Amino acid sequence: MTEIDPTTRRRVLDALREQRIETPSWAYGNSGTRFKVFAQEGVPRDPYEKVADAATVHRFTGVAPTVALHIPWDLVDDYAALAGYAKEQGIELGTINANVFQDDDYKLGSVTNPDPAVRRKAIGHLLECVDVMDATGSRDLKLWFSDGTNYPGQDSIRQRQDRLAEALRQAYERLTGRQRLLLEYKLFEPAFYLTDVPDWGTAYAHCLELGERAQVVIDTGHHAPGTNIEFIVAFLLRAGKLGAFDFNSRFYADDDLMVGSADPFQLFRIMHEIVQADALRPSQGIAFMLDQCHNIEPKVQAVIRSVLNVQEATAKALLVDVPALTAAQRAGDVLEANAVLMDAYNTDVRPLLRELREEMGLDPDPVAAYKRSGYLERVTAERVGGQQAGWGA
Ligand code: PSV
Ligand code: MN
Ligand code: MN
Repeated sequence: MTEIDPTTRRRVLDALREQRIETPSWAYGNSGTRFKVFAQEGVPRDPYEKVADAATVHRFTGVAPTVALHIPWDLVDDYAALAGYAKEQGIELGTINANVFQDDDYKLGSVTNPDPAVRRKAIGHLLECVDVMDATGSRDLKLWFSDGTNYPGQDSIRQRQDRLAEALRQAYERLTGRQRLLLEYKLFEPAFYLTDVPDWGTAYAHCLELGERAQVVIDTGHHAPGTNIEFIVAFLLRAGKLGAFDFNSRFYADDDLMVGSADPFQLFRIMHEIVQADALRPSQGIAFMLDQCHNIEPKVQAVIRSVLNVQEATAKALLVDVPALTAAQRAGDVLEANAVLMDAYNTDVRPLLRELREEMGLDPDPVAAYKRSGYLERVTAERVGGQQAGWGA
């Protein structure tokens, strides 16, 4: 692609202006690997300060107006008050993430545990998360289960599926209005022999059984190396069952690094499927979230960088010359079809994104503007004794 013609330019700018990316509260706290969490200065001490950091990301990027909460990592007495504070800061509270993986009772699983008392406790937590959604006005309940077994014979694979289905049904039935249940899958870890929701097929089958308001979450870090994630995106979009993304980047496993850092081309291929299905607009109901941990890099800046990475991949996907691609595909012209896609991917979209930000009244370089703003220095002085995010310790 040589020059972007004015009509395409306008179309792409308008689509990018509407894009929404949700950031995770836990990305702002101290988090990292199970070997060491390197504590940073100025990190939030409570959910309010996490909201303030998320609002800062939105102030500089203009496209990150919601923050996801993780319960009980983000425990407060009054969620409506937290939602009010978020609003004052210029953002809203987004997805509510349940946490049934950090209690001693869950050693043998949460909702699939062989002990009915533990299952009741886990289901109780899921229902409490819907209470939180009622208070915050959040649309989505995101469920990830660490449930699984380490040894063959440890438990009945089939009965665990029955228990899972029952728990999901109870959570689903508790939803009201526009609320949705989003089911996340993960190949392995912390269980090493069997995971109860290991892949998109399992998540999809359970969501189908539940009904229309149950959809699948694709966490980009939760697949075997070499998995064609864009195929999963296309399949679930076609089936109307793609609810959300947890974006991040991986080399080896669930690395939770900055989205688009290791493989920006994969992110482009994913966004290409989204754009082709006309699923980018928020009204289409796909939640584009980040799920990241920043152990060695400054956190707010890393989240800003991640948002920009998603924007860059999206801009490239929006630049694909669809008529030329379709013509080449129909003609069976393999090389031309591939060249059309690569042309879009190889376009330097940074000038276009600078233009977008200027149109939106933002600084064209959000990272530089953030660094100049003195925000980090201010919160470092104000916040003494920052919080552990809860994950990866
Ligand atoms: C699990 O690895 C996961 O991806 C789930 O989304 C959790 O809620 C999140 O990580 C916590 O970091
Ligand atoms: Mn995730
Ligand atoms: Mn993960």
